[in-house]
Amino acid sequence: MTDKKPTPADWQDRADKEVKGKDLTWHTPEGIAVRPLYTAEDIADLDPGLPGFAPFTRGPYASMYTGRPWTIRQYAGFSTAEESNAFYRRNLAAGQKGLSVAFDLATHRGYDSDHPRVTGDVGKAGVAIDTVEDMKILFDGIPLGDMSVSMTMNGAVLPVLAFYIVAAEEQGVSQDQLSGTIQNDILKEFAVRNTYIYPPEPSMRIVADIIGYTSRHMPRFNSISISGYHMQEAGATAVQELAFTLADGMEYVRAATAKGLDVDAFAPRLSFFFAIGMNFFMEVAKLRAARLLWHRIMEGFEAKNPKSKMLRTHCQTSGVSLTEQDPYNNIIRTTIEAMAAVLGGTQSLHTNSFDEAIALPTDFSARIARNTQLVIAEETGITNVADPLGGSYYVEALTKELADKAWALIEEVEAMGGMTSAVAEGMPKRRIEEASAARAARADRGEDVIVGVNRYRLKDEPPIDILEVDNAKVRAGQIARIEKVRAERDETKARAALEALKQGARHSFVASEVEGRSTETDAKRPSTTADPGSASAQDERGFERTNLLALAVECARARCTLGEISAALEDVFGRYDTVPEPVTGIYGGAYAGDPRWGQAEQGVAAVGRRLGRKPRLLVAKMGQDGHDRGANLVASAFADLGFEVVPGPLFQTPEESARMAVDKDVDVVGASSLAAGHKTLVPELIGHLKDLGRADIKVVVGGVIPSQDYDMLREAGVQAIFGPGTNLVEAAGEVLKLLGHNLPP
Ligand code: SCD
Repeated sequence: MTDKKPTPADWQDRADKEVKGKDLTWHTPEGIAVRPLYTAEDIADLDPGLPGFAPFTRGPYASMYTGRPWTIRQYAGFSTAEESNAFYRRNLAAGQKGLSVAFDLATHRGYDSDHPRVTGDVGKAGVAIDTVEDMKILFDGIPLGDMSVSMTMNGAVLPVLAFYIVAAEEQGVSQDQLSGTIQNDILKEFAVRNTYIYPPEPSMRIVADIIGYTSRHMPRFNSISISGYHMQEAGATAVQELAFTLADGMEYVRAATAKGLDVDAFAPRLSFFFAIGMNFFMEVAKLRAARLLWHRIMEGFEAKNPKSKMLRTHCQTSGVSLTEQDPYNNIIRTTIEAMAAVLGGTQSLHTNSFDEAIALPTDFSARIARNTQLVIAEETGITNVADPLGGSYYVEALTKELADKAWALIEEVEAMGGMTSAVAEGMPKRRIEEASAARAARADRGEDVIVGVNRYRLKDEPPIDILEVDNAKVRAGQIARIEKVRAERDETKARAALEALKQGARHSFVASEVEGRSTETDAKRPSTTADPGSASAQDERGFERTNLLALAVECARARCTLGEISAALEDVFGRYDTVPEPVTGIYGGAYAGDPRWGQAEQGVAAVGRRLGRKPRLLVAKMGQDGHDRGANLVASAFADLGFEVVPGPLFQTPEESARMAVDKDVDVVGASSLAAGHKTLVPELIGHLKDLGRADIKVVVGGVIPSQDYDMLREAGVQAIFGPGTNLVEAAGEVLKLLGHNLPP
């Protein structure tokens, strides 16, 4: 007699006995209850379809990696165009397949390297680009007709893309031959990344003008990279990352169609970008759900071309999952994340270097990161089957659940009037910050294990070799080159081009909608062949006069600088500023009843009694570094503990931060630095505090600070330094110590 086939209920009985009735359900931060077993019953009603066919859940291409592996595309850039060019060429020779340019923060925010606000930022977190001449050097010896180049640029997107087009043109490559991607995703900048320049409305016009221009002149170029990456980095859950990113995509489709563009003329060149963190199956499911939902969304926009409904994405392994402590663990983390991206079906991938929680990658760490992808692509056999996880009970069920939850959040955003309205109301930012505070509390309480940080911590951490950029030297070199370009250009022509750009910017949005109209036929038509008297020639002239990218290209040809182009637009559009509003109650709420929290709260209260008021902390963000996750977390946690927190605006100069500290009579300034500006900015801050007669105000620093810099910062007067992975309650204990109160050990 054969045994009866066991059912899921039989399994449950047996498992219950094994674990003595313990509940094995895992409640994820997304609010998904993951059960310990998935079976055929879970996917009885699901049909994921086939790769290359609608709804593309299993991948955009039929053959997927069996036909062509994903593009190994490492995001890089530092110091000068010369140094970055040499780095790119070494990487391409060693197996990298596509380029992805990281610009410094001065460039992102539309400032030339000689601007006084950016002294600490030039050449630090990316390459400094001020003019076409820099762009030409950046791609020297790299044939732009053959190489697909991605550029992460959102704020100063017009000058940067214009410089790229003109650099290629002067290499002998016409714009219609260019393949690559411009990030051009401003909505997520307002929500999380903060490298915006202009207010939301003109910023959206810039996005739409770029989509209009590329669909007309650059058929191989992806006009946008709609990015969830930075949301996950800021603390978003997978559901939030998915929903807000796709909702951003819907808003861009609306902005472009509002300009008269036919959806199928531009939608095939919309691309996406997601982060891949350590929740392995969740990340696989997220990419599959993203494709499924984008297909649904584009059907809603009545797209006809299947390519318009096919989501293609770049992925990057998670930066926040990297730890400063025991940093070689980061190689393991990145490998696992890269596997999730590949099994989720990404088109292009960046793998982080293990030292990126501390500094810029060295050649050594960059090689390991790149080889991680080469090993997966060429040694594992994973590329021999399209969507090998397709049909997995768990993966299919999770894909469905994630898609349903994200859809509900998209509907919530739509009910608010779409992402522009939701962003204006601060909804995505607030939700992400709440998720971030909850996540930090889970790590600090040890509920989320981080090997080498909150468990299995090493006693001694030998420092690792890091790459240093001599910021002052880079800045001096850039300033010399800007001066040379200005001296050699035709000044009248440059001024006229900037004036025309301003005129175009003033042109009303509605008028440019009509004149900027384009169709797929237009995209293939060389602009010079139009009969000058014909309607299409008039249309063309209208386009050239009002499309901001067309006008920026003229500025680039006339050798206007990035700062000049950005300033011309700023004259018309204004510059956008926001003051952070930290969320409260979430971090503290997660610690309810924890004795460590109670002791810290009592410490704050004791200091308060002595001062006759709550202790005051200014959370300062100096320089052009818009990474505010850490600053927001500190603000939230310290406010929950009873500090009076003064959230400093983004992008302050050291002098402005010092003045604010004095005006608000704070006890401590906590400077948050994630973009390598600390060695210049923090000593300047301390100098200004002294000049203002308030050397007594304590200065502490947190963020991405290599241990090699600790001595220098302490000598400059910094009283405490908090690296990545710092437990915020412990950090509060140290700050209280500086204020004369010791917590019990
Ligand atoms: C691909 N192809 C195939 C195929 N696979 N053809 C046949 N069979 C297959 N199996 C074809 C495609 O159709 C395409 O041709 C060409 O090969 C290239 O494939 P692709 O899928 O388009 O890949 P790629 O060119 O690499 O483009 C991938 C994206 C693109 C679409 C996702 O947008 C991209 O590269 N994005 C990168 C973005 C990036 O680097 N971001 C960095 C962000 P056709 O083109 O002819 O159709 C960094 C950042 O923000 C960091 C954080 C921070 O700074 O804050």
